[in-house]
Amino acid sequence: MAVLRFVLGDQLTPSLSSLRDADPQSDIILMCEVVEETDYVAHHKQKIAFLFSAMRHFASELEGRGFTVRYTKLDDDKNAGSFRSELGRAVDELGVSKVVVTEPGEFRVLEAMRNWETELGVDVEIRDDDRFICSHNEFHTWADGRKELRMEYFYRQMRRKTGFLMEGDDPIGGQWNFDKENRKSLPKDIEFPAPYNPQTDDITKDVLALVADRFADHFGRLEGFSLPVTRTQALRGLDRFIDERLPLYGDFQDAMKQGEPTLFHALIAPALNAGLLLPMEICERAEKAYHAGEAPLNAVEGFIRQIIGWREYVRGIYWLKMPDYAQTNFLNATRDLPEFYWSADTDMNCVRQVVEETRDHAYAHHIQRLMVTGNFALLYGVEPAQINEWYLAVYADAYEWVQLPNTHGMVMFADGGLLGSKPYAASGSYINKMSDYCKNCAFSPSIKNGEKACPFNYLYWNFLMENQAQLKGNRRMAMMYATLGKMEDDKRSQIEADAAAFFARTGA
Ligand code: DLZ
Ligand code: SF4
Repeated sequence: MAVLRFVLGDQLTPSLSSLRDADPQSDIILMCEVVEETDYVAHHKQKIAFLFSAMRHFASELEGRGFTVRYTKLDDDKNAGSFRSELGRAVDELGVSKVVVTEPGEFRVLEAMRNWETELGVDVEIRDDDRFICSHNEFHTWADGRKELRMEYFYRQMRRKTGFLMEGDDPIGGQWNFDKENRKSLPKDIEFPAPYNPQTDDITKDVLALVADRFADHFGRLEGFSLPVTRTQALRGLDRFIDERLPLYGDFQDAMKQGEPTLFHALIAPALNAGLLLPMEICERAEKAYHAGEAPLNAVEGFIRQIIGWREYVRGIYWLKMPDYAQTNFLNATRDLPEFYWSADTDMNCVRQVVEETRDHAYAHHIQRLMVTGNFALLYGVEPAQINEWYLAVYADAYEWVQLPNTHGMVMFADGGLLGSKPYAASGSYINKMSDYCKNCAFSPSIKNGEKACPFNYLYWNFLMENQAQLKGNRRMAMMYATLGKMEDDKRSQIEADAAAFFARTGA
């Protein structure tokens, strides 16, 4: 009897553990587009289009290799609507001896998956996802007994393990991390190389029509869809990045510019997180560019750190700490997510730009996510569950294993400092230094109070006041609290009044 190999939407990798020993003669591969996955959060239209198109292309590639693929499209009459019910239908109709699947990227799916064997009355083998560099066991061993789980130490272990940018036991250049060189602001006349823009073929056109029809009420625009949907396209996009943008990726990593959503960023996360690219091959190409003298060390080290350091680290934290992790709310933040996270209808130019770019591309780069929409949500005191859902829904690269630690931990400090040693709170002057947003804004970053003041300014101090009990003991916040301590009473009252008026205006 056939073995049924169930491949999920973010498992589009031919060497996937569940496919590795598949026999094209006897086995059947199952893939399905299901409403349970499109709607458990209301994903951005482009995210759904990207995944469906990438899934359909992957299925046809497997067929090209001689496999039989049972593929359920969203609008198929018999589509039962969930992973479990589609699997059940396939098991009943095909009479398979066993199901093989690779562990999912989200805890809720793993929980459901563990019940499939009993619920469906068939053997279900769940295999490790070894597309990651660090296994669950290795991360557990690393974390075991440590007081602080800092990324920097984990990263060094991954550098030693992979050998990237190493000279024997030492890091090339004598330092593990060159981030100090990676905070430059953009010169006025700098040009940005255009990223690779793949052609839209018939498969993608079909999917775009389906998504426009079925998900009209979801956030985001479909016009201009240009995400790579095959491995070949993803590799072309990667090569273009390595050749043209990697050399300046480091220097301008933290910069933001109005009307320039890409700058020198890689744009590989949707393809990487769906399995079209693998982490090791990406880093190998970047390292080769360094050794060929085509990209400097600060850029290549910073880039490789994102992949073998941060990405592996957040995955480790997610599986180490779930499900309790998602329930924490260290700062007791309870305000509702303002409506302008969906409409972009706000006078704060930085927020408007980032939300509009997110709506148009299902993408924003790291520093926009952390220091504009993230920083604002932190200062405003948005309830973590609401901002978590927003990030999970709106970005084409977002799955909970990567989104949750980044938002809940890094952005919102809701885990009380497991990921970061202090909250990434900043006033308007940081955004003004790293972007050109402020000069087109109704507010001024140099005004601290009143109608014209940048809301980030008074919300910053208001945040420190509201969270004094939780944060005052944090050594890295000592300077801020010392400044707050010296503040005159009438200044404090003015901050509180400005913040209260702002909360009232924005529906908090
Ligand atoms: C995100 C997503 C969406 C929108 N739709 C599907 C789908 O229809 N079929 C599918 O197999 N996967 C989809 N995904 C990705 C899954 O949500 C993802 O595999 C799980 O969250 C586990 O990471
Ligand atoms: Fe954003 Fe404040 Fe600058 Fe306006 S002034 S763009 S709100 S940081």
